[in-house]
Amino acid sequence: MHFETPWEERPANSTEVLWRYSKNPIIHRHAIPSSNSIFNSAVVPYTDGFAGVFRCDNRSVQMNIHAGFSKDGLQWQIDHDPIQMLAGNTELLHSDYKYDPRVTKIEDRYWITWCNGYYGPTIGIAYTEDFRQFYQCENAFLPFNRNGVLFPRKINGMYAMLSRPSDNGHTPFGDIYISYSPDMMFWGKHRMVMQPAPFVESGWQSTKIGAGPTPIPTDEGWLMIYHGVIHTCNGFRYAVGAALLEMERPENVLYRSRRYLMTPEVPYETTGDVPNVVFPCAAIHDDDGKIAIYYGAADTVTCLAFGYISEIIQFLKEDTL
Ligand code: BMA
Repeated sequence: MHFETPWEERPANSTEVLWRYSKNPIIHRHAIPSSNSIFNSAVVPYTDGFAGVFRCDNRSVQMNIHAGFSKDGLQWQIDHDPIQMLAGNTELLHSDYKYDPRVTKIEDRYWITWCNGYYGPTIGIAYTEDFRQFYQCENAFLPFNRNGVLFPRKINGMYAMLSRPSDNGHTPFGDIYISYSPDMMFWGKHRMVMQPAPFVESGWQSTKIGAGPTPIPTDEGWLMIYHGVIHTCNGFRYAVGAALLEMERPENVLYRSRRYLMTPEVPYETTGDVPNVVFPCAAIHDDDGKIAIYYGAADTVTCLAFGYISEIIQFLKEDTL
């Protein structure tokens, strides 16, 4: 598989560790006929281009996930119809809604995790080999849970998933846990990874946090990009941070950014259905250490930001919690 990471150089006048794509948003809210908004979506290299799973809320504001394809990772063709799940390791295809997908390649399969409506939000799992036929598996957890993110390989022989136990609404708390599974059916060995930061230490992540893209293996540990939330007098504000987790024991946090990497600043992030949200769900990276982060902006559109893995790690170490 050959791919070129979507890329644009850092603007000459910028010192940011992550910089935004000049043509953001890459996917507009009405990119398919039925959509109210397309955001918080996940993409991976696939064949000679890219494939993805997109969160499309329709004009009844029903939340669902749609497959999509792209040659360059920038221009996307998104299926007009939502993914229809087939039975994988379960007959239970119950799903009141689907949102915030992540896609993780593990060995020869692409695994999708998402927030699945089953008497409240929990973590749905499915796999596909071709982004045409998707096989739904057992939900990973009891409700209520969100932000289920798989690691791209087994750890000590087990599948591993980050998640964020939550409540049935706009949860005012939230910690990142890790859980393990021998078979993608039964999940256990739950361990705490990270909690919100003390307000006086790092206010932007003081209310709740949740894992974003699939963690990236580096020489120094797993690079986990995550979102952090502060509760302001105008509601929640979602920003982006990163941490390094120990390779064989990712429940151990090595470094964690005190400063945010990115916070809602530009109009497509501060204005939309839910203002002041940047919500990363995927990252494409290559051997040169370039990274392209896909994020939802203001719960309305899908955007891209770029950076270098080495600079992100440097940034964490300079000022760690
Ligand atoms: C979370 C999820 C996300 C959303 C965020 C901000 O609880 O619903 O899909 O982006 O809130 O509204």
